[in-house]
Amino acid sequence: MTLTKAALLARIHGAPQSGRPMVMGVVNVTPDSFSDGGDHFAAEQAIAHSLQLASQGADILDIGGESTRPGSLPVSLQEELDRVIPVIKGIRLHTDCPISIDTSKPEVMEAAVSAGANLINDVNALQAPKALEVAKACDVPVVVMHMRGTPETMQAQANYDDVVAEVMEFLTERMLACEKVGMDKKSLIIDPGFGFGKKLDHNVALLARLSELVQSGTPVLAGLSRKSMLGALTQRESPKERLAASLSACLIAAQAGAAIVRVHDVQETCDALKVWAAVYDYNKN
Ligand code: 9MG
Repeated sequence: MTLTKAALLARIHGAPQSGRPMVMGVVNVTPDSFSDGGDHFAAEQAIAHSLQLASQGADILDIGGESTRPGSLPVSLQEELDRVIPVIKGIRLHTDCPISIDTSKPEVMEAAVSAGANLINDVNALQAPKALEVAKACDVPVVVMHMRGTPETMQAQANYDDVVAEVMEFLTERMLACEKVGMDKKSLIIDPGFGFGKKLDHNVALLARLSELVQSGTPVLAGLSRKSMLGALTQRESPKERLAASLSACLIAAQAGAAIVRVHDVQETCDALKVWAAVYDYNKN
């Protein structure tokens, strides 16, 4: 039996106090992520990868069919549906692990939730036409993330006076928009959107002051894994060389009270969080 919405939300809201953020494993169903040996083969590989992440301790599997990397181009609705729906259906045959759909398209949100997804992760914060209404009808928790522009254009708009205040202002406005269509505030998760239209100093400020977002009372998701800010801080060009930096950033986010961390390296993250949680528990008791 998959988790009910209420049970999933209880886990998300309780995560910081329980001594460990939930671990969301990244599953990119994009051509550069899995073999191009045919659509079916790519889906099979993505399903196998998802099951491996679940067995390594992922609490949520985040399935995405459109790259959100800086400079990436959008894909068509049909292409995105063809990539993610078979993967969600395939995962559901094997595990009850909560699934989140990483999309900004309302049609994909709807189809993914019908196929078994339990959560919507929208880097565009439900700003697409009809996205708010569709997300409300889907009746699942939603991650609203801060981004400037689109993945194609965002780095040109990375200018802020006080990045933390401006990100929080945007997220507050999006939460109000959600409430206006009748969504329960308790079903929302906020995300500062590390790397999305931000320069290195903006990303560092957001990580250093993440607890200010946590203090808003809405659960916070932190997605730092393998990001270019970590490459810049460590001079690691290849994302796969950024494991140590990703683990450090994850622990800083945990310490700040993040409810969910979105990561590629699930097993290593779970190990790092176990050490952090032991000390957290010791200090709590
Ligand atoms: C899809 N995606 C890529 N990076 C992300 C991040 O930092 N947060 C969320 N919510 N989604 C992301």
